[in-house]
Amino acid sequence: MTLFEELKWRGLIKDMTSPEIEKLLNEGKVTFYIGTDPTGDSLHIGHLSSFLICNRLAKYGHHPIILVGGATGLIGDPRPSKEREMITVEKVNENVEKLTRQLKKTFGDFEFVNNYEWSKDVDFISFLRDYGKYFNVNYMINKDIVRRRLDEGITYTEFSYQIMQAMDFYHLYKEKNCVMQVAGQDQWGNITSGVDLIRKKLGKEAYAFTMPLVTKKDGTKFGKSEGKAIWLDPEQTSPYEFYQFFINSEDEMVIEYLKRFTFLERDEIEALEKSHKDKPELREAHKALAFEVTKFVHGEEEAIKAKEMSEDIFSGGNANMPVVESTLNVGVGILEVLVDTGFAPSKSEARRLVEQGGISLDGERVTDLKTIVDKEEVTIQKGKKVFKRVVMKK
Ligand code: 629
Repeated sequence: MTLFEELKWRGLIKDMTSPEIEKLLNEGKVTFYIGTDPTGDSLHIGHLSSFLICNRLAKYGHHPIILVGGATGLIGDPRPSKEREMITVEKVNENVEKLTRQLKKTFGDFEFVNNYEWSKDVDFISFLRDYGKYFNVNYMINKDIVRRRLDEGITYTEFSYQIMQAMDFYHLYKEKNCVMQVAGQDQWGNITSGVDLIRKKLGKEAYAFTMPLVTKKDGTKFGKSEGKAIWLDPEQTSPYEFYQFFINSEDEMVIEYLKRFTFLERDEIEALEKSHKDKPELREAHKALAFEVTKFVHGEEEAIKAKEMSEDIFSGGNANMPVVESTLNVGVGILEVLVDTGFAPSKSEARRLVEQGGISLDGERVTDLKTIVDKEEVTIQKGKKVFKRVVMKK
């Protein structure tokens, strides 16, 4: 199987600017880039599915560049619904730092760039003369994302976003011989703006392809649990919750997720597919998915812990794990909750349990006596064997 065939088989090709991309990927050594804006302080699993393309292509000798958008993050990529809130410069800088660290840790020490470096010195007159002149407003308005905003309205600021992303591709093409941009399918308008700008300014052909959005079986966006995003930051989504999220994947989708989120090879995934069909009760495909993705993001040790936690609960009878309704509201301290739900007879006993390291919340050991229970539902574990599913009052 060639690299391109593998990408197709994994469901990673949505649209391409040219059929030549197949040959380029199979035969050449390509410098390509993929970007993200510092709108938050952590990536989520939507980003994970996209950024893995760096590792997949690097394995074949291609050269990835990861762009963190210190400049574009200050402007805001238009969303279909409505204008974004502006983020402060301080916050954007802080997010650039955090995301760069997280990207390096998760995907590897690839080449990193920040578009603030080449965007900050372009003065307004040069911007209009050197770039604006290559963009027909008609063409800009016809980009899907802009058209969808015409009723609601779009500011000049967000309208200009596509030019900034095009300038990045142009810059990287010229300075680093970066001939390809890769992104999720929502980025098609922005990446084709870049290909067109390079053609107009340099008379050269650049390339881009998009990857399909990962969805649930009903076609809606994948990656949320009870309305909350699944983050790569273990402080925001614990490795146990992360593992749980994947192990609870829909049966109809698990094979697709194995292809998109893991590095397991075709024969391994096909064996899991067979097991999933013949012996679904073993849940081998789900377990492999949860373990592999948790291992990639949080490391092997955390993956093993999450797996053991999950199996402990399961052998204790996940289905009949007792559910306790707390009389307390979300947002109270752990000690109160332990007393309220019958884990401890008194607050001093609850304190002792926590101090001895005997209490875990969703698989994370509680070390701080002041920990707040901030979720409506949480699994509390005492020692090795006692589990309760606790439902807080709303
Ligand atoms: C300047 C900025 C560039 C190139 C890219 C960018 C960021 C881009 C964007 N990307 C999304 C993000 O930041 O908004 N305009 O969250 C996100 N991306 C990964 C995938 C995506 C996309 O980081 O491309 O499709 C999600 O899977 O939404 O020169």
